[in-house]
Amino acid sequence: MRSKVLAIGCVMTVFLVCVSSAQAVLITHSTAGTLVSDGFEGVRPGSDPDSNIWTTVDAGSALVEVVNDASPGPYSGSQYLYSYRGTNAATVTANFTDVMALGGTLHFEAMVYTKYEDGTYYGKPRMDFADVIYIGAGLKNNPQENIYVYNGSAFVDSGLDITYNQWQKWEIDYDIDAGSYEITLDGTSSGTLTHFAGGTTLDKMTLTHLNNYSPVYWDAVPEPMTCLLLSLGGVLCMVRKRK
Ligand SMILES: [Ca+2]
Ligand SMILES: [Ca+2]
Repeated sequence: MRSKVLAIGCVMTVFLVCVSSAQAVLITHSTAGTLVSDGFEGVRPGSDPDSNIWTTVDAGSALVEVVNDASPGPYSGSQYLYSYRGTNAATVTANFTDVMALGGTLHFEAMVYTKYEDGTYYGKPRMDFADVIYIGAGLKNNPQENIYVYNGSAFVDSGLDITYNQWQKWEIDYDIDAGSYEITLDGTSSGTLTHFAGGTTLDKMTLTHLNNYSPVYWDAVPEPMTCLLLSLGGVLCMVRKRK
């Protein structure tokens, strides 16, 4: 009887953890904690991402919407963000409390699928902490896979290259105190970068494109803490059952 109660408890714990991970974290700060969650899972497919988190601009032929399309398919959960620039700007911007004065470190992470097809349509993802850091891929000759960073007057090569047509994990770690940052792509680091756009506030992030006709998909990285809790829960359940 006791083991049955324990088993039910274990199942419920796992269920609760799964539910809490429906919105994965995209941006965290070392002392302020979570700044931005993805907001892709809780809305109807075909609509904009959670408007409590994101402001969407997709006028004209530009299109931003949450999709559940089978191709390329979500990286996590059941939905993800599709963003297409068309001939007009397509942007999604998340605002958060200014952390520049707090110092410390800022961490961004997301899965990005940069599409390239038929030699015609090539994605050019861009991730901006306006007006502090501007990062984009594919700026020069098309299709060009380099990741570029803006130094206040021009985009310069970060030394990292993206790969088309696959999900890649992008991370940006900004050391506010040192005034430098690092981009990590699928675990490969750019090394320390000190290219700034010159801003004095750090209170928003925009996902957008470097150029026209750019299909890009975005999704959240599954939260490591959730995986840890799940495996920890599983181990504890097994230990209790054996007793
Ligand atoms: Ca839209
Ligand atoms: Ca998702």
